[in-house]
Amino acid sequence: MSTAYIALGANLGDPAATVNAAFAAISGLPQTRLIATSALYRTAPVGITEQPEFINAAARVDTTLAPEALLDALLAIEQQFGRVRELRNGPRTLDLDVLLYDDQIIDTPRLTLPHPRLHLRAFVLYPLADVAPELTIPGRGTLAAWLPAVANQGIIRL
Ligand code: PH2
Ligand code: MG
Ligand code: MG
Repeated sequence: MSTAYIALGANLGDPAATVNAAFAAISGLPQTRLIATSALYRTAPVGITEQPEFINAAARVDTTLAPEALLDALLAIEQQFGRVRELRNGPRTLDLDVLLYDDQIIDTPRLTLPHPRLHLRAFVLYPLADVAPELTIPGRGTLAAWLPAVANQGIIRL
C-alpha cells in the first residue's frame, strides 16, 4: 500500500460543489481508500491572473494503483466533470494533480513527482498541511518550512 497526495482545483461552474463531488469520486476509485480531505480554500489565480478565483483543496489516499495508473484515474475523473483543455493554466471545471507518491522521485513525460511547483504555491501547501502537517517533501525539506514564504499569496480558508 502506498500513500499519495492529490491537489484539487476548480474555477468554473460551481467550484466548491465540484471539489466536494471530486472528493466523493476519488473515494470511489478502485484499489484506493480516501484517508483525509482538507478544508476548501478560496485562492487568487496564479499564472494567468485574469480568470475567476479558484477553490483549492487536497486529499490523502492510500492506494495500490501505480503512480501513472493513479494519474490516469484522476484524469478520467476530470473528464467526468467536463474538463476541456484549452489554455494551459487557464480556467477549468476541475484539475486533479498528483503531488506526491510515497517518497518517490519520478520524472517521466507524463508525471513529475514531487509536483515541481508544489512548494511555491499557497494554494497547494495550505490544503496539503491540513492532511499532512508533518510532511517532508522529498528533496525540499518540511512542508511547514515553506508555508511562511507563500502566506502573502491571497488564500482564504473556507
Ligand atoms: N492552477 C493552475 C494555475 N493557477 N491558481 C490557483 N489559485 N489555483 C490553482 O489550482 C491553479 C492556479 C494550474 O494548474
Ligand atoms: Mg494543476
Ligand atoms: Mg493538472
